[in-house]
Amino acid sequence: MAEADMDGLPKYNSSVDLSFGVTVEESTALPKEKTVGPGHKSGFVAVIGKPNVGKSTLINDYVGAKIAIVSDKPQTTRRVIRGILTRSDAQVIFVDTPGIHKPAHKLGRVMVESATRVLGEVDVVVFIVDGSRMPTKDDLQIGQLLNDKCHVPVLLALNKMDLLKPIDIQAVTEAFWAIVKHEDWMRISATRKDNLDKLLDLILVRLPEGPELFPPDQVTDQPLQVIASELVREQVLQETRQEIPHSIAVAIDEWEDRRPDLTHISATIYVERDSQKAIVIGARGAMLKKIGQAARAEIEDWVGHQVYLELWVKVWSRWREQEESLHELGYGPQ
Ligand SMILES: Nc1nc2c(ncn2[C@@H]2O[C@H](COP(=O)(O)OP(=O)(O)OP(=O)(O)O)[C@@H](O)[C@H]2O)c(=O)[nH]1
Ligand SMILES: [Mg+2]
Repeated sequence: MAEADMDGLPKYNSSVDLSFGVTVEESTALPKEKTVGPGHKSGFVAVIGKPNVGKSTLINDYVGAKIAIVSDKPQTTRRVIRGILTRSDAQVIFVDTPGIHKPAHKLGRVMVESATRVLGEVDVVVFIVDGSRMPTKDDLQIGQLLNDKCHVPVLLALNKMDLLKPIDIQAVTEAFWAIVKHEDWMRISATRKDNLDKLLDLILVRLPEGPELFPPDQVTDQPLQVIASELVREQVLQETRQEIPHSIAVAIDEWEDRRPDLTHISATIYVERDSQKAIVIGARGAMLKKIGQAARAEIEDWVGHQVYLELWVKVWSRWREQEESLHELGYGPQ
């Protein structure tokens, strides 16, 4: 049995196939109910909104770990991810979702469907918007979706307040109030961590009483291998522009604990065209080296020891359009 797991994260048998046919459900330890004192609360909180508004940043803040990658490119989050905050009085399971948008390919459709499905599986919804500017058509459509389909309390979080000009405060706030039926609202800044405690209080009063659903030291339901592949993808997002960030997928091909203090990981970065492959590799491999070094350091933080990371770049034409490739890359319906 591999010992390269974080506290609370599922242990992986290094002899199993790690090529992303493994689903989150199959590879995650089943939630264990734990008895806690009277008045203890627990429940699921979906964070919903259009791409790039700060959903993942907010959840990472609450959980205190980078369980979801973040970038300045829209559509960074592609799967539903759970991030767990455990306190003595409550366990809040935040559900990060792909940004809801008008999809241009099959991957986008799967992403939007998975985000929408979450609405029926949670106790509270946080509708997060970029509150530094007026609502866009996409915000209006998500507001409408929530008004029509959501049967649990909705909290409106006006994020990026650090960017809001004082002169715009009233107009922006009222414009967002009008687009969604909400029980309460809060202006926040996820990057500056402003008002996050106040938003959490609004969430906690709406959660049902219940026991801990996950072990208290578990911060996410994702297997370590998925986190590692995402950390590689995050570095590619950071280093590339235009269409490339959207054309990238990362698969872990091998994960071997060669010593108790050394894990060997081999991963493939898939792109859709030869020209993209050349950019990701860079002149004499310089770009790939940079991506690898940065990702390795982040993965080492998660596994708690030395990692040897081997990266390959391969072309997989139109992988975003085909059911088989989406499934193989772990983007099948959730
Ligand atoms: N100025 C400012 N930037 C923020 C704030 N919150 C998030 N951001 C930035 O907004 C960008 C998008 O953040 P993410 O957390 O990846 O957004 P997301 O909603 O998860 O995006 P998708 O996964 O693409 O749907 C990143 O560059 C963040 O640093 C904030 O409060 N203020
Ligand atoms: Mg995200």
